[in-house]
Amino acid sequence: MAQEFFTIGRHLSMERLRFPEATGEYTSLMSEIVLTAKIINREVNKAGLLDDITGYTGDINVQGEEVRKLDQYADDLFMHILKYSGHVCAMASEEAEDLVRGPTYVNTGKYVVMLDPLDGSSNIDANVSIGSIFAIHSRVTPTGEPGALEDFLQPGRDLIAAGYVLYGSSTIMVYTSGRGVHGFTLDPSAGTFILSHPNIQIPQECKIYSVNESYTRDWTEGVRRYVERCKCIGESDEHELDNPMSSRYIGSMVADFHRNLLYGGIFLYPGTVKKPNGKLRLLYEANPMAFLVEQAGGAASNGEIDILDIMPTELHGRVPLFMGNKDEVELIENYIKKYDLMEELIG
Ligand code: AHM
Ligand code: MG
Repeated sequence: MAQEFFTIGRHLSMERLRFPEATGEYTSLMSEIVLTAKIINREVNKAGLLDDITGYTGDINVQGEEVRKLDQYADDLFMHILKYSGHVCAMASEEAEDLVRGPTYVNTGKYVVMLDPLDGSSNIDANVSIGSIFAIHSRVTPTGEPGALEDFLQPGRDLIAAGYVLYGSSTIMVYTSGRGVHGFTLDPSAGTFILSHPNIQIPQECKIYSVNESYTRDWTEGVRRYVERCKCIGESDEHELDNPMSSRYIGSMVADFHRNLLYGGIFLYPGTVKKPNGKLRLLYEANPMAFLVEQAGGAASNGEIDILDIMPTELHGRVPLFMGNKDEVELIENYIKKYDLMEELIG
């Protein structure tokens, strides 16, 4: 019974009590993110009913991708709400070329926020699950000033919070502030997120692999051999499985990640020979998910090092991404080392 009424607001307030010196700014910022998620959820649920929600805006974003109307809506809403919160000094979004600051009277807050306002948006018009992803750093530039690029160029390990909202069969918000991973399901009638998944830990057994297999011919040998092992085909080695893992790929990272987090699995978006850094972005997609999965007992890697140890050099940099069960992430690193990096060294 108690858990039914354990709202995200209460959870955030209790977290705050752990830090007597806290000013409440972080709690307020998180509350603004929760509010934004609820409004986006309302709009996502109307997709198909109103013409001005589905389809494209006609613009191309900084990633070179066509912008969907809901992408634009979610981005504008996050920017608008957070900009005037007074708690951020700047924001960066997958949709915007440069960092975004509010007017001078509200752009000196303690935090910077990185956003993928609507991930997996190519799925919107087909009613497939999509998500919003956020990550928060404390600023490193002096307080009282507007935020700067260097506030964003910090390793993921220094994040103070990250999370996502999955607009799925129900809407769930999953976040960590470095003390466990907690999931809150939206109760639409109460209009609030209720704690439904406290202290999520990824199961020990890795049952699922998630990758877009249409790119197989462009994979490096290490990735190809690892995926063959997941399917129990190809050359056998000491890591051979008794039974194949299940293959599940929605093409919406938040949904693929969430399922693997609950059921046990590994998600792969490798680099290819043509695109060595893959598709997913370090600041908006890889870092927040890596922070979450590590807190849940898993791991995330670019194939060589932990995602969270990468020092970003630009806002929109991409990175190969392997995340999920720790043993499996270590194993794919070994395959990459053995078949790709050694090959490169030997020439
Ligand atoms: P987006 O941020 O433009 O929506 O792109 C990211 C999405 C991820 O959700 C998903 O994992 C990936 O793109 C799917 O890409 P692909 O179609 O190449 O498999
Ligand atoms: Mg995305």
